[in-house]
Amino acid sequence: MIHYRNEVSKFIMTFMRREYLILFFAFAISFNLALTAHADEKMIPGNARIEDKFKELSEKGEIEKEFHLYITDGYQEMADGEFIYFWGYTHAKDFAYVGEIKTVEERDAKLLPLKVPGDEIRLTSGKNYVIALHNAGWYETEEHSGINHVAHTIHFHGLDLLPDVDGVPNLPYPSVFPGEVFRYLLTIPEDLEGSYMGHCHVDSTNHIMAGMYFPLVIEKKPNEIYGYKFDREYTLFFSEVDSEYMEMLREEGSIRRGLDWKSNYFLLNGRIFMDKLDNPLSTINDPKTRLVAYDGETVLIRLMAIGYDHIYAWHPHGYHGLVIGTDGRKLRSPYEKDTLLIGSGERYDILYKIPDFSSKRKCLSCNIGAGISIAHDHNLRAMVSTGIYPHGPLTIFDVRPKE
Ligand SMILES: [Cu+2]
Repeated sequence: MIHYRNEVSKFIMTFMRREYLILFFAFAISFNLALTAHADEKMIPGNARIEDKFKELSEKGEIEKEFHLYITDGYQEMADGEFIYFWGYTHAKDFAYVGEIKTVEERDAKLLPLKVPGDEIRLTSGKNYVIALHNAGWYETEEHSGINHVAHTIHFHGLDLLPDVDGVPNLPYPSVFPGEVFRYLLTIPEDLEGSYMGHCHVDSTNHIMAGMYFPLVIEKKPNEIYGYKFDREYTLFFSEVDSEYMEMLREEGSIRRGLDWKSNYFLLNGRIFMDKLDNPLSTINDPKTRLVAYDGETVLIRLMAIGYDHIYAWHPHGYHGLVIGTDGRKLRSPYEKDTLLIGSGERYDILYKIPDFSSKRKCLSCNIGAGISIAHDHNLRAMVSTGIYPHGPLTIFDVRPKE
């Protein structure tokens, strides 16, 4: 085991670019892997040297997990009853390989419904992973638009990648058309952790704003980040969309109208808040977005944002948070904030300490967090999706007594 680790370390050093370099390896399907086969799909071959190393790791059983992401288009219902056309990343249960997807019927039978943002991918420091990108096809577009015949990639934002696997098209590998697959091997350095994201890097303004993004988390140990312990965590992903531009993209496919984008929905984990409190599609009825916590706990919030031109201003009413990290790095000097600006591509890791017995107190505005308190984007343009307040990125801290 020690000998093997030394070999891996040498290999990592060979490819290292700065101290935090992540290694991403693309590889061809010609290997007789213990992993899933892709007989029907056209594999886009990657760097041969990297493929050889992958084969070795695979034979040693050193691949921790293989994630299969499928890209497609579809409609997502908002809490106000509108259906918005999106592009995005989806997957089958447990990110399993379910073969090539050739029809909309196959897609709907085998894959989870399209969600924006895509579901989180969570990796552990020091392990090897594969992420396979499959193009499952575009099905909602007008055929004459041509937009269903474009290709896509994954750019792993914040991971300081080799160009071979950085997701920028043709630098040097092509992006993924329908019926094709490109696979990446990720060797996560043991000293890397934090909050990142993945997004497409083809025609980035159109593709990212269309919904092609998802959170990516790297952890050394569960319930710990940068040496701080926490009891529970939430990822809050801000984004925005112009539903009318998206319809134009679907019908006409014009990619030269990028300056026409005018967001009319501002989202938190893909949802808006509705003042009808039992609306099942509202932010506060999503277990990933409603911030439930118990007396005495420490809660980690991973803030992330994708935007066209909106800068989000995260503002919980009941708490100052301790900002301990940003963009995948520990802050040497953590600082307290109750209003934190976050722009497109940024991530912040913030700890919230829920005081003991807070839920027995009655004050909602004295920084003790009793009961329910709201948290929202304080850049108020976003609080009026389609012009209506308070249909924006708003959620609640729901603090409960310990049982
Ligand atoms: Cu794309």
